[in-house]
Amino acid sequence: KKKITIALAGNPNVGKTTLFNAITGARQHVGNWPGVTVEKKTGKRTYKDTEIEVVDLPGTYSLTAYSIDEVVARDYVVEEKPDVVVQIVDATNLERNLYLTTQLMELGSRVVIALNMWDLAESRGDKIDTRKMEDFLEIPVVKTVANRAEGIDALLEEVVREADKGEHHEHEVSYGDDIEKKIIELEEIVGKDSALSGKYPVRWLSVKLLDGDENILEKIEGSSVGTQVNSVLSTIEKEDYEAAMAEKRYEAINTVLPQVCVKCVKEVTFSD
Ligand code: GDP
Ligand code: K
Ligand code: MG
Repeated sequence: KKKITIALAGNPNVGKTTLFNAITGARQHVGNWPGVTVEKKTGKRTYKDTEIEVVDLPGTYSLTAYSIDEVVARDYVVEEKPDVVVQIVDATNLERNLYLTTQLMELGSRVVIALNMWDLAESRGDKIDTRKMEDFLEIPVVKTVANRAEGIDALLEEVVREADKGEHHEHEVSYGDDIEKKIIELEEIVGKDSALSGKYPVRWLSVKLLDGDENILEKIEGSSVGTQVNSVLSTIEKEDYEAAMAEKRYEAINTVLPQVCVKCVKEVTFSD
């Protein structure tokens, strides 16, 4: 029997737990992530001839080290390298959810999107073209209604197919000339530290450094290239870069969205 590991990622309240339960049924184990008091749930499911280990990641909006949940989620993805990351996307809140997708792309994960809450999107009249979504993102998209266990087999079918592909795709956000220049500068430096570059994608490290990611900055402090990295970072306004990079990610999403969702209800955002 073939064995694969998949991780479930997603914003809070998108139906992650419901989908996890629908996939694994009673075969669950609840513990803690090592070293922190964040709950870790794992479960098993056999689909056709594949035994699937399912790991539920903490709900996150981003994969920058803004919270312990985000560090737990991305450390797992980078260090344990699950065969596939299933991102559960709330179909009624595409813009915000796809931000996390851009982050998973940057990590180089092999992603499958479970387009959940499909029933709600349909009933309010949204017309989401999942084919186009797949083309633009270069990620398979499967419609699901987790609380009715709809779309689970189709999702697992896609997951198993993707796991067979091995290497991840190279799709990523481009940040424009100025930022890309800094990314390249940092890549050249960080690439020289084999301990870091052996463990993390070099472009991702560089992007996170420009994002002002404390967790990555700490790793750099202790590395052989710390001084060189800091001298590059001292030439920029970190807050400006972080904001500009977030804007570029949303820009990338918003060039895709109008073509993917031609009749989507304008999102009503309540303060949160
Ligand atoms: P999590 O925070 O991502 O783990 O989200 P939960 O699994 O706790 O789900 C949040 C709420 O959404 C619960 O009330 C679920 O029953 C509901 N829910 C989950 N998936 C769907 C879906 O596809 N359609 C609808 N209508 N409700 C869903
Ligand atoms: K929310
Ligand atoms: Mg949950």
